[in-house]
Amino acid sequence: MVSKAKSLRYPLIGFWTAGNDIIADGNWVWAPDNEPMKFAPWGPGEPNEFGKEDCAGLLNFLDFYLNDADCNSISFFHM
Ligand SMILES: [Ca+2]
Ligand SMILES: [Ca+2]
Repeated sequence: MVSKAKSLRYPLIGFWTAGNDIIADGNWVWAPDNEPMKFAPWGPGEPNEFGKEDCAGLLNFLDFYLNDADCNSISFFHM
């Protein structure tokens, strides 16, 4: 709900990275080589697997730190 409130004040802008944990939740890797994400700058409390979040994006309301989000979210741009 916090992110919802913030997205009303500011347009939700996000960019997908190649990071994902599609293969195994919590096991974050970079596509396409599935190289482990060792130095991922996650936002506070992220990744939180809210519902089903398997793709790592950069969000404006997290000062462009990483957040895990629904891979099918249409409010994200592809880098
Ligand atoms: Ca996940
Ligand atoms: Ca998240």
